[in-house]
Amino acid sequence: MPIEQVDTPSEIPYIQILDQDGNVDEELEPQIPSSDLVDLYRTMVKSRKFDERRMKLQRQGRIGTFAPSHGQEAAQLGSIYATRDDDWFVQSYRELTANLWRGLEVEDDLLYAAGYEHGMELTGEENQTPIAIPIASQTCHATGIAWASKLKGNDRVTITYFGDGSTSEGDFHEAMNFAGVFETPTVFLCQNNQWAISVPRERQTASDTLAQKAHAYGMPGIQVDGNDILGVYHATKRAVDRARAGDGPTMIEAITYRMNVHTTADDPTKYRDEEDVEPWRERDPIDRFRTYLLEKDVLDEGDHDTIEEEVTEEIAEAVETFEDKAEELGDPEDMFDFAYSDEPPYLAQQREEFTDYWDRHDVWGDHHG
Ligand SMILES: Cc1ncc(C[n+]2csc(CCOP(=O)(O)OP(=O)(O)O)c2C)c(N)n1
Ligand SMILES: [Mg+2]
Repeated sequence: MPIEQVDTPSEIPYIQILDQDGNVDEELEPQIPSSDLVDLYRTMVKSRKFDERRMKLQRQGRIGTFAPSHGQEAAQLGSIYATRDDDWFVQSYRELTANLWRGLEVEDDLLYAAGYEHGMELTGEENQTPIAIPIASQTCHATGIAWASKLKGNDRVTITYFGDGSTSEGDFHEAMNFAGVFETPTVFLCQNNQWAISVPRERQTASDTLAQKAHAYGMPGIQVDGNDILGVYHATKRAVDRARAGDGPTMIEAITYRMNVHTTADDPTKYRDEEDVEPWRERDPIDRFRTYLLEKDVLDEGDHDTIEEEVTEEIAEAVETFEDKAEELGDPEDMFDFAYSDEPPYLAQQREEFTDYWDRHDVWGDHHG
């Protein structure tokens, strides 16, 4: 008997609408109202400027560590824009841009980064989960939340964000498997930024693409140029519409690049060459979107400068609000209070080190005025 080929999906569509030089594929160009285009651009600029500012604040010891979005603004914004406000947003820890779109206040981000749980307080009305540090754990929550929407019979979609490294984690595969079997309305948005701290994409998995992992779980996989906001929007809208129509989950691999440090506790010069980063500067998602908006006459150079000035001012005011609130809240020692009923010895030691540090430094004293 001859050996036959099993008919199984192997095609992965690759989507790009706005190329590196800002040329647009007019057939695929989404019809986004001008006012939204400007809001999207403003959010991207604000995210970039805030990343720059919070890096300085961290280096000055005014906040703790964080993971910058720098370079990934289009991947996050094009995708979140394709969802509804009442859809579920299930994040990891690098989603500043998406959070700003969902209404995160700059001062709350800073409070959280300075150790105040208050900055991440959720009322239960936001339809989102807090930052998740354990890699890929949030993908399981996203499948569960989407399954709940399905059982309840509402039409909410859940979008979850994770990285290239996360696709090697057990949680990711369990979440994808369950989502495939139960046809949950989940959109798995992988930001392939080419790095998992110091592990490059090619050492992460032998898979040709990350998107093809979707096929093993019976769902479509799409690749998209993650620095093209229009392409990401198009791909995500397709996935969101499919999920809302009851046709199940999709995985999207947005190809992008982590332009900056993994977190402020990392030094990429130890493991990657500037030459590897350089080509990605040419693909900057904000520059590309600006070229598109200028050509479309949605923006002119003057508008661009005004937006930069306005967001810089907004951020400066938010930094002041943050420092006032932090001073009001006082010592953030309560970060130690809620994980254990009986404090383990290592945590007691960390608490002691922390209060000792706090007592020795006039933490908020110097920064006013
Ligand atoms: C379960 C688990 N293992 C290890 C870590 C340490 N860690 C933090 S970030 C990271 C890399 C994640 O890479 P990726 O999924 O590509 O996301 P990116 O940071 O690039 O956005 C690792 C291994 C962790 N937080 N959780
Ligand atoms: Mg990564």
